[in-house]
Amino acid sequence: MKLIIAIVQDEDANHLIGTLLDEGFSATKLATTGGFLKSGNTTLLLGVDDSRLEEAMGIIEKVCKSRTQIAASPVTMGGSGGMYASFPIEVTVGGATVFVLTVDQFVKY
Ligand code: 2BA
Repeated sequence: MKLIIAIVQDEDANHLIGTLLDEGFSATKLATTGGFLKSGNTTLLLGVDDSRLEEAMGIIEKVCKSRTQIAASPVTMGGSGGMYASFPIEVTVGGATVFVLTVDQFVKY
């Protein structure tokens, strides 16, 4: 068995969960925050049999779209008189950041 940890954009989360459940997968949804943009994203936990790993990965790849976002740069520019200002930058986010871990044991009590 594998544990898929998929970090996706909030805009894709409900469509992705719906598609996964329709196909017989189980999922847990966590509300998370990206460290760089400091804006909300969604992390899904999926326990899947090895035989269905590629299928689950294919659904994630198909549903999750990459998008550009404007963010305030964490780097500040020094100004006169000790004034500092961040500046907007464009970043491409997603489709999905996915980790796949091998599960030693899976138990439901
Ligand atoms: P955030 O950390 O908010 O990052 C959002 C997007 O900002 C990233 O998209 C990337 O395009 C950009 N970005 C991140 N760090 C950057 C930096 N130091 N300089 C310039 N641009 C930077 P994605 O790569 O698609 O990542 C989307 C979200 O996935 C991330 O949100 C974070 O929550 C998670 N993530 C990505 N890589 C990760 C990793 N290695 N470990 C844990 N979480 C990760």
